[in-house]
Amino acid sequence: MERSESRQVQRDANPPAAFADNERLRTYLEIASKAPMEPAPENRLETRGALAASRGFLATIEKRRSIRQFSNKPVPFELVENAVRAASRAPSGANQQPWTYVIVSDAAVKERMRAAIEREEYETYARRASDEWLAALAPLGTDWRKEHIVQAPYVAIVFAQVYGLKKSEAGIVKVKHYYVAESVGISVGFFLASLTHAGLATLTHTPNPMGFLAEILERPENERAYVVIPIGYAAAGARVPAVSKKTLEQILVTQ
Ligand code: IYR
Repeated sequence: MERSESRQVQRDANPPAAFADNERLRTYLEIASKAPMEPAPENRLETRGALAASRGFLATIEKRRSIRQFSNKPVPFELVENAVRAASRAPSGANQQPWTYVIVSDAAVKERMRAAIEREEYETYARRASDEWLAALAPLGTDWRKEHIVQAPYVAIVFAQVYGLKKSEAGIVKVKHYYVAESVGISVGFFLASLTHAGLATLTHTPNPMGFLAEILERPENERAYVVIPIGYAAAGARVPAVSKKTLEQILVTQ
């Protein structure tokens, strides 16, 4: 660490010709070397401050549980908006930011989503899910009933933009997006962390299939529903399944 810290961040101005052995790569390097750059933002803390911040964040995130019973206590919209801002800072393939966050608070829209979601989930639990899947789900105590969609003050539906749509002289053209699932997953992680940090309860819910959400929410053709996230305060007396996380020893390998 010490050594890499003191190493100069410097790029060879003229990569040896051997590495740019074709015209396409030479052209690419020429363009890439002219990409506008700016100073990296400062985000360093002294060790003591870093440990306090790290432990504080850990203590908060350790309280996160998937909540299925929400109170109707209103949530200041800024908490959700700031979470979307946090989500927007996620790294993404080629910085294409292939996500759209739809935040629903309208009771009628929530009812329509709930009805459609419960219809699909009923099929899943009754017929589509394998015995193995149902056995994996049983310890969570879930079923097709999804009151939380209407109980939670806000429901976020995150859409993945499987390709971009750009205006050009030829009309609207499709733009390929890279690493869409990874990018949206990371962004949703930031979103959940921000909401948790603000003391809110969330549930990541993935009805399957969920094509009907794009219809209900009138999303464009390039968007696919990725996850549904009810957001609110946990109901008084909310219960969660008594399950545990893997230990650090099970998931951390150092070498
Ligand atoms: N989508 C269904 C089933 C379900 C699937 C998984 I994997 C879970 O972790 C939880 C539920 C439902 O939401 O009930």
